[in-house]
Amino acid sequence: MINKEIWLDENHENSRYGLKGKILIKKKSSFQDICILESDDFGRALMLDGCWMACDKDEKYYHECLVHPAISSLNKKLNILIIGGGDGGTARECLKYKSVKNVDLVEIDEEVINLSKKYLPLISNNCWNDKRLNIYIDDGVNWVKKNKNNIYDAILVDSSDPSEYSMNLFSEEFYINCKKILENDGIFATQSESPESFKKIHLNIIKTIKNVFERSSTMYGFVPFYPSGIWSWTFASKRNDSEFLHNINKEIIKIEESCEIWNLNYQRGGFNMQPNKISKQLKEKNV
Ligand code: SPD
Repeated sequence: MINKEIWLDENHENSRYGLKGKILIKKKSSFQDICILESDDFGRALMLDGCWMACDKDEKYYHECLVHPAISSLNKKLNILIIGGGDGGTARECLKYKSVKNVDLVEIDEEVINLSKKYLPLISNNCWNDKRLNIYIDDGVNWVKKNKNNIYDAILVDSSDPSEYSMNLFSEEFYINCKKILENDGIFATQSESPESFKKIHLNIIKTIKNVFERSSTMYGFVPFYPSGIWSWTFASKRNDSEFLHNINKEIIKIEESCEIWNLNYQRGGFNMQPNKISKQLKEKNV
């Protein structure tokens, strides 16, 4: 059968975000529908349960902004936890640092990893063969509940949008357990959805994290093929001093050179471009 070009859309409320291309694989795992499309302009693209996750052309807008504000603000041998991130993009960015000694990647859906290994080599850049990476097929919510106190220097939550399987990754209990297993000077980071297309959950994430951690701050940026194109990442720490998110890692210059999107100026801008309507709503009492 000839694999014809089709339009594949993420339907989000009353808008559609689509790519034109050929389906490489379409499968139902125990958790979700997985589809990988090959498109002319955006390269290969991963869709889970009808939502775009990553594509060759745009994924760096997302992964570089989740990883580098956190890791560049730590300067020692690092033990990192990634929750989700089965396409390998977040692990790839972490493993650029020589100071990263260990990465535990906890992904609930083994099929996402298997298909990403096979069909999305540009996203993982073969991070799967790096000896510092340990993969665990488990629910991130249980992982943070059962782990020992103060063991990770950074926790990076690379989740999909809230759904039946992922909604607990947005709960107060989950953030409390992440705080528990985070080193005292560690950094917690999570993708925090869009202030436009996921405004309610975006506000909730920021407020809940603020209640749990001593310090927190949200960076805004772009992921052109996600609903609305504007996205956010929220960072938090147990520490209550002015050193929060200072870029002190000695490898920063090398990392900046390796990045397509992130650099220190981009980061500074991102932490200073909260839409005013969001700032106003965060000041209101009952959002
Ligand atoms: N609306 C899409 C949100 C998905 C965020 N996670 C993407 C996973 C890429 N590693």
